[in-house]
Amino acid sequence: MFATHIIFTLSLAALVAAGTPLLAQEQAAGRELAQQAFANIAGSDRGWIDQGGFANFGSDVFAAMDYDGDNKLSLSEFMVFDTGMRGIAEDAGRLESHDTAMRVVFAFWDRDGDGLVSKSEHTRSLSYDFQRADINDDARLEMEEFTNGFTVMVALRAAINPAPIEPIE
Ligand SMILES: [Ca+2]
Ligand SMILES: [Ca+2]
Ligand SMILES: [Ca+2]
Repeated sequence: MFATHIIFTLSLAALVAAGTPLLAQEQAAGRELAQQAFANIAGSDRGWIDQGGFANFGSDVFAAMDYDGDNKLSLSEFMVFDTGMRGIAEDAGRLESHDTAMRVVFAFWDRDGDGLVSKSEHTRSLSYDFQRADINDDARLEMEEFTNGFTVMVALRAAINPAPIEPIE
């Protein structure tokens, strides 16, 4: 699993290296979106996300993406789902990088490689994501851990930003 992640990170780095520098505006927009996502998942009163809240969020998102309700996510269902990053990428002229990043995320989630992301593949990927993002290992994701460590956010932000893996704030 660790090796898969390295490959995943390398593919992202490669796709980002092909990009051109952007205005700071787009970087700020990507960061703002990640922070909004964090606030939505954490709830208004809390400064952190726990594993249960994260799993519920994942479940809701999966249901929203699974348009035909067959409990499997096809690539086309995933590609039309708008995380909010698409518009930002479009404004930045980085739609192609954005879509490539989406495909990389999908391929990463599709652990058995059958071209579909099952509900359990999705749950497992998010659970692994949570543990990976939880740098200080306290079973909570703080804002920084989420925005810098949650794979989907990192991937999409990397696709629209010139310097990806750079920590924010
Ligand atoms: Ca489906
Ligand atoms: Ca699969
Ligand atoms: Ca933590």
